Amino acid sequence: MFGLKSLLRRPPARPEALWLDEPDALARVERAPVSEAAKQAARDLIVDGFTVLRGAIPGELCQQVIDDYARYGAENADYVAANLDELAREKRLVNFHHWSKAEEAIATDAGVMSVLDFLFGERACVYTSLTFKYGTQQPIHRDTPHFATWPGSRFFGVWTALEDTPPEAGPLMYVRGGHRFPVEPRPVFEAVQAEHPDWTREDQLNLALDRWNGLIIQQAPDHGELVVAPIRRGDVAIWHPQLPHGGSPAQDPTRTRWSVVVHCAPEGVQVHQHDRFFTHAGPGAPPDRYRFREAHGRKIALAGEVAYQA
Ligand SMILES: O=C(O)CCC(=O)C(=O)O
Repeated sequence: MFGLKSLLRRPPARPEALWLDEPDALARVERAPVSEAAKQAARDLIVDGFTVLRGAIPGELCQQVIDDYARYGAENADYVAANLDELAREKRLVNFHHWSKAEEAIATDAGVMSVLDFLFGERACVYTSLTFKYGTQQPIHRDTPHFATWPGSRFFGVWTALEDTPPEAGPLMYVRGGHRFPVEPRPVFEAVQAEHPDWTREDQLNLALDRWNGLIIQQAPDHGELVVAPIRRGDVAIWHPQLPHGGSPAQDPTRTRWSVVVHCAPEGVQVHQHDRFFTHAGPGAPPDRYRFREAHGRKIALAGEVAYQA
């Protein structure tokens, strides 16, 4: 009889891969002593790279986050006014879970976290979050440059709809099954360095990021169909760290699409940014970057303040 710990602690054949990416992952799901909901999430992530936990978060808690955001806006009116886009909409707010107890409760929800524990094969924690009032209309991308880990792929985007997502507000979209094709970062960066040896490192990294994102956009359609996810208030979408995804175009960009994405990693794995993604050779991790606080029995990284994203 397998225990959950022995099942999940077995190191993956490739240390870079999540156990979900191993050839026997589907069989391992069936043997695991976890809930059917957790098993279905794992099956979806193995096959599609995307899953939705329907109704995982109570609607009242979703509304409390929206109410907290209004209070935050009232208390920080000048800061909000200085962070509007060309349509006079607030930009995305980073790390609101440090201000809003309701968002902190969503970020550390016991049911969702236990699914993540299973998906990582290790205890999950909260790294950072983004709160969206409007659809992002973000082009298809992978999250890995911004959430780089050693070993690799120890990251999930955990996206909660705070209201039903109206089609005209630009729902979440993803490339079903697009989480398997490799695009190596270092050759991209080395090519940029060779072409522009006199540029600053920051400019080289930014161009490498643009080119790497371009390769994902170019190659993703060959690996799966583009799917728009119908997501309702309280549903929680989880995507595989390598899944190409984004925000679909909004027919009405002034329509709200309240949502929060929490960025989660295992407790023992620190998350790094695009400089390390392109330059760190591994296999060991770069030095730790942040410490933790704790809430609802989960670790929450002290990795940045509440702030609108530039
Ligand atoms: O919410 C969206 O529209 C897209 C979010 C996204 O792509 C991300 O957070 O990485």
